[in-house]
Amino acid sequence: MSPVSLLQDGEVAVITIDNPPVNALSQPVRAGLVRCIADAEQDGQVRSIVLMCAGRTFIAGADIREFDRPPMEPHLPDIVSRIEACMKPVVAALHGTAFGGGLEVAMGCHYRIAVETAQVGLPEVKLGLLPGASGTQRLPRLAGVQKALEIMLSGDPLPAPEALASGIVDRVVQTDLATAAIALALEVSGRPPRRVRDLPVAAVDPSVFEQARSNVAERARGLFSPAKIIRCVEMATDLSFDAGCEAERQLFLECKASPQSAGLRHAFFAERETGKVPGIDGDTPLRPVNSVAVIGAGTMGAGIAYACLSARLPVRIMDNSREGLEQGVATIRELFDAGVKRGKLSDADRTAGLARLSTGNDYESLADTDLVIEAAFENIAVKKEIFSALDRVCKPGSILATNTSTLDIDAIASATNRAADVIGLHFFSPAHVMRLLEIVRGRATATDVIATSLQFAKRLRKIGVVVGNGFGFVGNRMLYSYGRENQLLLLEGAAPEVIDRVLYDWGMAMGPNAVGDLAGLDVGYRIRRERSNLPDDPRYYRVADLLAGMGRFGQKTGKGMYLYEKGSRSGVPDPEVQALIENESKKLGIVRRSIDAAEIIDRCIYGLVTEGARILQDGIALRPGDIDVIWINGYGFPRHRGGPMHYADAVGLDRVYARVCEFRDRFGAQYWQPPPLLEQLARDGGTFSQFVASG
Ligand code: 3H9
Repeated sequence: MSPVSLLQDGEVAVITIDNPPVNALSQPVRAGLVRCIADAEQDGQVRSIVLMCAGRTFIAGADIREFDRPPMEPHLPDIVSRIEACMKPVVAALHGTAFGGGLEVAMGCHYRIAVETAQVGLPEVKLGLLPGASGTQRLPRLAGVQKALEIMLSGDPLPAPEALASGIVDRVVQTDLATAAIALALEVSGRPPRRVRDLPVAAVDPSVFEQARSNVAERARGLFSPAKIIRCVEMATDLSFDAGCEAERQLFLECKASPQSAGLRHAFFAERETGKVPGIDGDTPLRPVNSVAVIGAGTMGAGIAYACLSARLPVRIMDNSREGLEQGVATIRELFDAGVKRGKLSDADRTAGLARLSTGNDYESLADTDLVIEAAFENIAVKKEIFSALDRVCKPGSILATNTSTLDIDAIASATNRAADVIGLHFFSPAHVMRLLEIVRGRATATDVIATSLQFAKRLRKIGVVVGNGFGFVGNRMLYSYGRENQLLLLEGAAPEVIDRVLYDWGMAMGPNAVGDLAGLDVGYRIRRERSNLPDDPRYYRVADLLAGMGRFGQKTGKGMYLYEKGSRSGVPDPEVQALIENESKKLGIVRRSIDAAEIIDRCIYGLVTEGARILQDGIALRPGDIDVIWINGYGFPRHRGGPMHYADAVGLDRVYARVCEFRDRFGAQYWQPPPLLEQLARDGGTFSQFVASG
């Protein structure tokens, strides 16, 4: 059965698309649209047409999954033109999210009506694309060049009332969209179709484009599609509508074929896959989470508490030190204040949020709490003590979570008599900003506890990724390999600012040395001192350990790998650190050399890839895509490169394997012995994306 149907309502023909979940424009939808428009046009009784969608949303865009397959007719640009060419007025009735190709179809219609809650947008840039079905030519005609650039370069949605004010929709209604759309269709029937293509593009100062280009160069950092979007809009001002559409099509196809778009599309689907965990489905029972307690009011605890308060949960925060607790509450207050200052929150939100916060230091008060998140000092004895107290007081069924970043969940659970209720909820700093939540399942963690944690992540607007229990889980375990190579490169001759610049230019949100200073060099130092399984290698994190030992913790002490002027967050190279590094190289007998950018990138990134392969072999991650999501959302890996595992697939595992073997031969097998999974896939011409966990 076709996902597109036509129903006649007197003089109005109603075309309905029903293609769950989001009414994407897959081939049968496109074919159905062509057929229904032709039928309605030919029907002598029909005077006007409504185009609407069943389910939760108007068309949310082209079917992104089709982009990996050869294009199939009819093509979307032709359909938009066909709708616009229709001799009878067509009214698009928008609800939910009219995104991408969906908005392009709506702009091909002659009128647009939306419910107040609808959103419109052209998010193609987030997929490394540009609107490829005449959106770059129509939007400037409706909303003006400046607004069109803003919408397409940000990819962010516009609420219906704003779309009305910008001229993108003609009418916004509060209720019963179908009735209002039919009424509008009756009102305009008999009028000649009003075509967006015939509208002029309002003249603009050409400096608008120069400004847009310079903003993109600064913010979009090497992304391929934003500059092309600007070019398309510029062409809308210079060329005829048809010539503009033709040029847009070429540039769209270039974007679609680019590795950046492949990486971004992979990230889009990988993020949606993370919710799919074997053994958990819609039937898995969920535990109620209506109250949260956070133990430990440090930066992490306060950030977690704020994230929960922002999700409208009541939170009790505890700390065994009175000053610590006061400081934690002050931090939460500052976060609310900052939200108000940035216009993200109203005064009323702040007051209500703070009213949901309570404090204490008595475990008994946690008896009825649904979810307790421990965010105390990273020390197994401290954590065990807390969990044993929680086990004593919490009601049966409370979820007992630890925010540990490296410690063994099973060891922590062993301090309780309810290991099934214990789970790791690993937040990333700053906890209220970072979207990642590693959900660490212990040996005994109950399925409903995992399912509830995934739902809790969603409630906090985070991406929950379920991982296994093993040192550092996924993210931090890989970070050790990445950081190790950074530290070795320092001793071998690359300056901290050179490594940082190379990796930043490659796309990382920050270089590893700047990250170390931001997170605090003392943090890793303390964790390494707790570890009993460090490699037997005097070079291992030597520079970081020495700096931390000197009290150079990074930004918070004004000195770390870099020097910081009072109040400044950007460090400058410190000759003292350079001298220290050179001295250490000498002591260790390392001959310093000049190291090129390719080596810096390959050693750091393939350090990640090889550890990622081991993590897959060990069953700590379910899918390579989960690893990618973790690194994109927790560690600033460039989204357009799709995450480390996708990146390796894109390079070609045979090439990655060859380079790893080269590193093994040059630097030794201790760190560079290729993991069997990489070796096997490289030999078989395979990719990580084909990996399926053996369970
Ligand atoms: C485009 O239009 C190009 C044109 O300019 C030119 C063409 C020539 N295709 O996010 P959710 C799936 S580019 C295929 O969890 P929500 C998604 O994978 C496109 N599948 O729901 C998931 O599947 P599953 C421009 C899609 O309510 C399910 O739908 N448009 C697509 O949180 C539910 O998704 C966009 O970029 C798609 N286009 O959010 C919009 N969209 O259940 C992309 C979703 O198997 N989509 N799926 O995991 C979104 O932003 C959100 O999905 C949306 C709903 C806001 C719509």
